[in-house]
Amino acid sequence: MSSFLFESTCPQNPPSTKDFLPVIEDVIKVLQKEDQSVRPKANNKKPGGIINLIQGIPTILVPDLHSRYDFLVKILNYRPSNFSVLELLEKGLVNLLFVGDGLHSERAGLERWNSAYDDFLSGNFKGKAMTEEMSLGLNLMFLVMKLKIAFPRHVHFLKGNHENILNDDENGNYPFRKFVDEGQMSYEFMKATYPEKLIKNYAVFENLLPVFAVGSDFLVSHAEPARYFSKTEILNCYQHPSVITGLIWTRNDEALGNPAIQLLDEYFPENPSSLYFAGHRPVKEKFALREEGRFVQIHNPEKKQIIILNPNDAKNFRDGIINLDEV
Ligand SMILES: [Mn+2]
Repeated sequence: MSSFLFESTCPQNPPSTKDFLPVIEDVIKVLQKEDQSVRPKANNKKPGGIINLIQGIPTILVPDLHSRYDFLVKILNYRPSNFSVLELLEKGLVNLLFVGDGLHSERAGLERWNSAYDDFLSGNFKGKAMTEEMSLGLNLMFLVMKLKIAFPRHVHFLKGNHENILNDDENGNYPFRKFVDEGQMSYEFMKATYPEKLIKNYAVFENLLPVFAVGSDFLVSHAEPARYFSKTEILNCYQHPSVITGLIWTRNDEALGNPAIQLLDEYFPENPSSLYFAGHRPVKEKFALREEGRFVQIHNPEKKQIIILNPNDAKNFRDGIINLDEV
């Protein structure tokens, strides 16, 4: 049995300030003091943008979660072997890498968003629908934070474009809206629910997240790189917000040339079958390929799908795709 406890169904309410604030403060400390072999520092001695995944063990790649609390529960309980993913984390036998975007339900939550928007327009920032939406998203991120605190060298959450609780345009962020006014509605919900200190700290957490991960023969970021970025640029991304934007916001066909291939050639010059993985843009099947097959998009919002990458075996990623609704 695992000593790490979590609720198997999403609580009906967002985490209380009393529970949430100390965990946010703890995860900030963990992110500020990561093992430097895993997370080298930037020039200004702050955490750099790059994660070097621990070698010799499999990496579980998790696409955009978007408030799917049940998806994260399924991942932790899934048993790739005799052990569950949670037990493998406790034994240090697996890396768990999230590509970012924890908040904001996608199409599956459309009806709820529409209902929450009606409330929002009449000045009710925490009605039933919005409370349900934020309960899913915030309890999900609460659990991600607790995982990061418990397994700091093996759990990594890359920053996505939805890690922007203030809905601002600082630090490479841009306000977000898709179906309704999700970004602003979330910020108003936060202000109506939590003290300013908690919201500020939540933003600090978001702006400490790494943006790029390096595995044995693969690279990962939230979105396709918009152009080639040097190691120095990525390491120091928090001093160069356009680098963050360029790794979390890129739409299909927006990248200049084949930046994923250029980056793979730099990190794995001897390995023409190395691959670059990202979420962000939805795919219709299990995955979609761009950049001559070297850039793999893995986010299908309709599926609870993870990819288990064995060391030095990215080229066989198709064998590691697991739909958790089918196991
Ligand atoms: Mn995204």
